[in-house]
Amino acid sequence: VIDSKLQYFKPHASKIEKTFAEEISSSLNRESKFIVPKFFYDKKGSDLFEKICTLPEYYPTRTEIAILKKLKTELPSFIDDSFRLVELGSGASVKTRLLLDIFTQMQQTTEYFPIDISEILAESSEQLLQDYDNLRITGIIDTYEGGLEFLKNYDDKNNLILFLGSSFGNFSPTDGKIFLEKINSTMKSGDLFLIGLDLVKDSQILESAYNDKQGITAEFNLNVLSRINDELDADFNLDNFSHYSIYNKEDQRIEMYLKSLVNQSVVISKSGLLLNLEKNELIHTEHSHKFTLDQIKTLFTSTGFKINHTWLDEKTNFSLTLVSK
Ligand code: AVI
Repeated sequence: VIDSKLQYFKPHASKIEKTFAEEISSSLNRESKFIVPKFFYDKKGSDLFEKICTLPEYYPTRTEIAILKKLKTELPSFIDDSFRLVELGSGASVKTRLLLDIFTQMQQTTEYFPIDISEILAESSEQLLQDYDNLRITGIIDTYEGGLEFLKNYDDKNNLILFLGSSFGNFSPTDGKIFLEKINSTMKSGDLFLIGLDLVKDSQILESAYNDKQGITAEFNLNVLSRINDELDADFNLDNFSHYSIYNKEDQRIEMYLKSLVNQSVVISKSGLLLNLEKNELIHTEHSHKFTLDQIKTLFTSTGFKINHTWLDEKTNFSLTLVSK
């Protein structure tokens, strides 16, 4: 506890997780190779992602912000003084602030609970406290699931849980359903869940959003190899790889890969791995699923939710959906 306006909890600090070295060892030591997208986000990767969010081709961030601005007049009819704001992923960003603006204007004191696996939430929380007088922050350093379990100890208020930025699209359909069921099981009746989901659209718009002209998305994708070099004592030569992304229409998802440009061998010392790659072989790094409005309805009704409202932008590029139990 730092002061009365700000406290942190780390409920599952001792839980043993598979290490980076072990995960890389098992995901690259197989025929269809992959690196899970959570490893994109070291300091450099997080900075590159911030840059992606401002690119002209990357419409999701600015579109979601435009929709959130509309919520200023419309969200107050769904919430009252009894609600606190809970965010999956820590935010000091424009998006969190748009919601905090609504809450702090409606309430005498607003409680904000960011849940994030990284201690980075400390930095953003202190900045928010400087900017909002009537804000109290309880930072929960944990996985989303662990944080939501911990939140059950605070049943004095209703929660509006935020999951913005279309991060849900990075789950596989099976994991996404499990995630929604978990959220549903931790919610009380009266709690609300607000989620950003990217929508199916023209392939060209999607492909240029994930293959921008300045090459920032390529840098973001390739950076995971630099991270493996630095942290796992590996010798990836980044010049021997290229960024490759394509929209898979049938599965409604952007697929992102690193393509090996030559036959090559790479040593990853801390994973105890000698990796042999053939020319044109792909390492899968990310899926980003896109949804239709009908699929959004089915997704929530099949996981036990009731849809309260869906907000869209004028071009129907992106959606924000508010659901309850
Ligand atoms: C974090 N996530 C929602 C982004 C997306 O659009 O799927 C990650 C990203 N990958 C490439 N560009 C952005």
